[in-house]
Amino acid sequence: MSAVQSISGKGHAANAATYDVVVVGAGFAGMYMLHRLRKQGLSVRVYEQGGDVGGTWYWNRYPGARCDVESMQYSYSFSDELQQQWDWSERYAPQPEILKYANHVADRFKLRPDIQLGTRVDSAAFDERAGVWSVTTSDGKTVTAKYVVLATGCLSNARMPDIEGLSDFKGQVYHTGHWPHEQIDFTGLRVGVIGTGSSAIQSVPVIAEQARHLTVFQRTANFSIPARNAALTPEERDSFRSNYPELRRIAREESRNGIVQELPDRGALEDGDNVRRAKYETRWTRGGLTFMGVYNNLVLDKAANDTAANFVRDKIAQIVSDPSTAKLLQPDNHPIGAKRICVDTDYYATFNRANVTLVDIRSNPIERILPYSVRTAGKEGIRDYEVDALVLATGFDAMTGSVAKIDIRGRNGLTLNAKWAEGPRTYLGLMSAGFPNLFIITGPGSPSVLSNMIVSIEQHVDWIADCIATMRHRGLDTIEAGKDAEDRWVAHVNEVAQGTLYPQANSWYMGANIPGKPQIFMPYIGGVGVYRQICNDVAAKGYEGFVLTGAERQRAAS
Ligand code: N01
Repeated sequence: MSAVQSISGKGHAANAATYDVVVVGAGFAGMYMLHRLRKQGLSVRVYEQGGDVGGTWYWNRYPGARCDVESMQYSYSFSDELQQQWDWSERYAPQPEILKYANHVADRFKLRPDIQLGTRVDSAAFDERAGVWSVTTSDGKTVTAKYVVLATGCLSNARMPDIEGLSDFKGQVYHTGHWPHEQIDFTGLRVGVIGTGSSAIQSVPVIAEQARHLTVFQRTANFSIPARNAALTPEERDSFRSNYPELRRIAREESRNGIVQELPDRGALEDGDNVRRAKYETRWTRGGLTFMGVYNNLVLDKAANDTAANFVRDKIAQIVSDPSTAKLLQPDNHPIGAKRICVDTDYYATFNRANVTLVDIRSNPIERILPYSVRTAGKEGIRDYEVDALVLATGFDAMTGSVAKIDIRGRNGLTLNAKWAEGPRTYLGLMSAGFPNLFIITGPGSPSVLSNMIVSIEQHVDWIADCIATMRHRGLDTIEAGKDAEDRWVAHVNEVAQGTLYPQANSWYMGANIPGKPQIFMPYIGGVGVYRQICNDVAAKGYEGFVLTGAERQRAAS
């Protein structure tokens, strides 16, 4: 029986289309959620504000965009046929290929009929009497659904910086997180890039090859490890494919971050200088995010962390020819890994090019944007850098930004924004007390952005789909986070974070990049394996910590 029948029996607005589940977003989370729920016979409507599926990979089309997790691992595991048949071309797939994969999944699993593109969800209000959510969309329609799943993505709310005069600029302005669909050609132009996070670190080397001159405005230097990207050989692909069941199991159950890698058995200070340097050198040569996995205490112990940070600082000094530029590029205000480590192709070497200038806007902040230049003012007095185009690589209102854009009202008209005014509060990152039947995929309070996102997405989708199946089977009406369980979980997430070096960086993990945003460490650092076990145990104990309502009709009837 579909929920169209079960809900309409409660006398809700007869003219509103009714679904069992409304899913917000058609990125990797929303697409798999749709697939799982449909398999359970549920009616599902997915709304996606973008013009096509793919989420973050639909929006982030900037030059050089590619994944920083190896594609053989950054891919769905739910369909063995899919993982056996899809050919990734490179170790780290470029954005167009990942988007092609997302489209392939949408077509292969016939998802499109249930996805409404180009449609933003504006509000969702819980109707206590009817026990359903009323969801309004940007096309002026209202639908109802028993469950709402927010698959809105953690890094999908691009943040425009508050720089005076930006609107007076006469050239083109691009944001890496909202890049145009047409090819942008910077040939012959003087380009300014503001920001030096992952997006800038990937795009700077590519833009430098096209632009007449590139000026990079850096406020905070970041640690970056070479990707060592290369074409995947058939042997490499086969080696993954023939071991997929075990590799995927390790990623889900045993790893901390959803990536299969050798697990370190010792701390950095247990090795002598030469051995330690040799180990860092091996990982540096291998490339990628797993650099931080050399030792087991790099994000726990500052002295251990310094050994890795110094190694990377030395590398920067070796690569960059001009000593003062090298010095500026050496991060000096946060432990390595306490901000998301970047993965690059030739980033530091790009500053050896004659057409690239690095400007330190920590000592000489941007005062304003003028029609044809960027003006800095500080130690070095006033300087104007002439530019024809500006690239804002200024990041996102991460984890909560895209949820906050929706007017979500739970019990007693409480808005989620009001409840989260002092920082997001969830139980397991999955639900928030006072908002029944509203699930969040990879929300704050779960490993989420600290992990291989697809591993975490699949775990949440499976948990939510199983939960909804249980609810239906037991004839229950609502599930929501219990207030006490939520308080304990928020305290636990915080406690785990405080035991690490992460809070020592002003990162978007902390909300520190958004003026006025409460500074709370948002993701759960306990590790994906540990976290999965906690979620499974909670479910096995009848959803311990959640409040379930509704008569157990099915059981009573039998
Ligand atoms: O954004 P960021 P991002 N004036 O927030 C600067 C994922 N990602 O888009 O640090 C001047 O990291 C800001 O300076 P500061 C990945 O998880 C993944 O690069 O605040 N500068 C910083 O340098 C990543 O962590 C992939 O001092 C301003 C930069 O802008 C996350 O997305 C690729 C400013 C923002 O860096 C975000 O990365 C790309 C201002 N007003 C991204 N405001 C892959 O998988 C901000 N900045 C490969």
